[in-house]
Amino acid sequence: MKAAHCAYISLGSNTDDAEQQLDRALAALAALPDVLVAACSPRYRTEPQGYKEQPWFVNQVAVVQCGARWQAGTLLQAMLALESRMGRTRSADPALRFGPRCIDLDLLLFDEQHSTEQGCLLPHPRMAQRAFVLIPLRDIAPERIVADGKTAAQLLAALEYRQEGENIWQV
Ligand code: PH2
Ligand code: MG
Ligand code: MG
Repeated sequence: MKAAHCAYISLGSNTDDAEQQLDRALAALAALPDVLVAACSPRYRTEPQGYKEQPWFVNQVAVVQCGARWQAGTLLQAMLALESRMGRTRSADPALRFGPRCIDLDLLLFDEQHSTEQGCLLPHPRMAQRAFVLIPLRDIAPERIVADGKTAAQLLAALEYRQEGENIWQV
């Protein structure tokens, strides 16, 4: 496969078998045609951000190379289809919408693209505020400009969070 595009994907799960869910999601991403999972960050245990009444998450970031047949929109559609296949359901009830999920795949970056298209915003609009995204991103892409002309480390410097080994706290 000739790599035409490079995407960064955030993975998260907070069910009992979160580690296995991330394993399954990575295998399913790698099984997409002309998609190579080039690198994965370490996994972190992270305090739920936003809606608090739920278990801690396991979060990770993967770098994916894809062939010319892929675009940001088609990759995102494939990620959402994969979430559904893995049993993710969506609800209008906020307690459920932001509550526990077996798998969440978010497209963080697709090449250097900026997109304001509803449903496919790039870079991912909330990543600059999320230590659970920026810490694993810094691990695998320390030099990459992520948002606002800044690297993940520079964005992290503006956030309040605490990290001890694989544990990340952020309110
Ligand atoms: N995902 C959210 C909301 N809050 N908190 C953590 N720690 N990890 C997540 O993946 C996460 C979250 C919405 O997708
Ligand atoms: Mg998410
Ligand atoms: Mg999502």
